[in-house]
Amino acid sequence: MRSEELPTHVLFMRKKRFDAYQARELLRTGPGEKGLPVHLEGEEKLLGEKLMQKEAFNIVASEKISLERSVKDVRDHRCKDIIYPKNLPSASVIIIYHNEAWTPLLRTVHSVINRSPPEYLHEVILLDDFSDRPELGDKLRTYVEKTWPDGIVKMVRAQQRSGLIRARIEGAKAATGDVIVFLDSHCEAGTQWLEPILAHIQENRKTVVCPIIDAINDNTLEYSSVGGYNVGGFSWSMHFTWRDVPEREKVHRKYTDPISSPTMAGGLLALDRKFFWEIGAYDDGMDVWGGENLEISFRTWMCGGRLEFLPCSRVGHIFRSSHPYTFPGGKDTHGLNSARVAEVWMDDYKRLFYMHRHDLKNKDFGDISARVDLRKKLQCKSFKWYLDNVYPEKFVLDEGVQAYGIVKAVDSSLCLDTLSGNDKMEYDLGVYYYQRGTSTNQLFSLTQTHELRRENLCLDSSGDDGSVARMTLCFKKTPGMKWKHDVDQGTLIQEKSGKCLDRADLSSGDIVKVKPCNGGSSQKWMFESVSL
Ligand code: LR7
Ligand code: MN
Repeated sequence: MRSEELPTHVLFMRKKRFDAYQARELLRTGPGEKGLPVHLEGEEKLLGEKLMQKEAFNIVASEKISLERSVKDVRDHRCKDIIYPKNLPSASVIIIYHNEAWTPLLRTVHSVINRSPPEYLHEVILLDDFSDRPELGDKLRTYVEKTWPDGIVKMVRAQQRSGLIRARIEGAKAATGDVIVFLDSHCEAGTQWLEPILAHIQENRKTVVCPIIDAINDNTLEYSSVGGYNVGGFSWSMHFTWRDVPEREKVHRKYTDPISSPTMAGGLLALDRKFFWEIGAYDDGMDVWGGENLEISFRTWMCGGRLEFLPCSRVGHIFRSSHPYTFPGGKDTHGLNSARVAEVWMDDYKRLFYMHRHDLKNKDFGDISARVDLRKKLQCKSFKWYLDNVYPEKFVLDEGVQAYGIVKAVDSSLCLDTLSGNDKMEYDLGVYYYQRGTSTNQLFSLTQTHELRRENLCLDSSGDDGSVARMTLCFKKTPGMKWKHDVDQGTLIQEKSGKCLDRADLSSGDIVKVKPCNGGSSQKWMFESVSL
């Protein structure tokens, strides 16, 4: 039922509830109110730490905080002056969960209901992906029926563990609002979070929008603003990354304008419900977790939609460092799901994914024919079009470079190696035994502009005798980032200092050094291209 069709007394009751919360929100007191942190002591601190291993967040701290806590309004002041249209579309908020802990799950629901104007909040769908925690059964149903007797919260249970991707599809099937909004089950919606989403989708129904994701600390539950905002990128191993807003986007825009992004993080997004189905929902061949965020991002852009972040809509999310649920069969679902994305959407660029994931080359990732057909039916553009037009800054490791591959010492089996520093924003470069192109850690590009580069990181060094060489963000463009590979001599010379990359006296696993060039074999390196 649309909100305008709701019996007057139901809408009246919802409005009363909303107004009552709004009126007392700023007056609330207690642990964690206004999004402040909760610091535990003594026994409780120990218990919280112990349970952290199971829950992947501090459940003891969370239980101290009201399910209806207030959070500070972290929006930029310019957002507060915006007046949104009155006739916005209605929203179905879909929260999927598998064995989520009680407090974060219900805090998500309360925050949505308390901070979404009832005339726009059509329903909240709680999609239980076959949880087996006892309290998520009858106890939850009773709580929901008692707390929201007007039926605004609908509970749907999957008949088997379906994984988050198929769970979202089921949630969308159950939804009847104009717009669907997906949220993870450990979020807190911020002040006026919904209006910018609905207003923007009303303006362009082919836009997929994401709120800015604020951080809820996994230990103290502090809600804190991420401050400025970034846009989404990806690594060739198909992980989501944050990146600075490119200069081309910074010009001609007001702070409050939506900002287009090549990719999304995945958990918090909204789009027109009919458009969701038109553009192919999600890939139902994907299991448990991972990859669907890049899939929907590529697909949206390539098939005629847009993806935008909204600076004035903010939702907090508990960032957990592990998964508090199982992966049935111990499968690497992120890898297999990503292989599906690469095969369906990335054309020849899938080579770059497989360069990082040799292990997945002949793995069975299931049937992708329906998705290939979808791409044809929607007449989607090529991945090259996406790179050229949506993500022109994306560095393609083996295109337009002087060399790409393994950097091997000429007279030993040592190669330049990240020593697994890959995930870090900065790390010292080392050497490790030759891995025959099977280790991502040993792949480097030498660019036309003389950087020794991996994705967004470039080699730099102070250039002092014996100094280390560090992989650091390329956009800093420091003078130390230029390196010349003398193909005849084999030397890798830092242009700034004239010194050479040296492996003398190093063993596998050691950090490489910069030394005065001496013509010795410990300073000779060759690029070996990797075969795919
Ligand atoms: O089998 C499952 N069934 C589920 O219903 C596994 C998970 N889930 C639920 C789970 O209870 C949760 O509500 O799915 C939701 C997401 O799972 P998380 O919270 O463990 O995922 P995440 O936050 O670690 O991972 C991010 O990437 C995922 C890739 O598949 C999803 O897109 C997540 O939604 C996404 N989360 C975010 O984008 C939040 C912001 C993170 C950033 C930056
Ligand atoms: Mn999450």
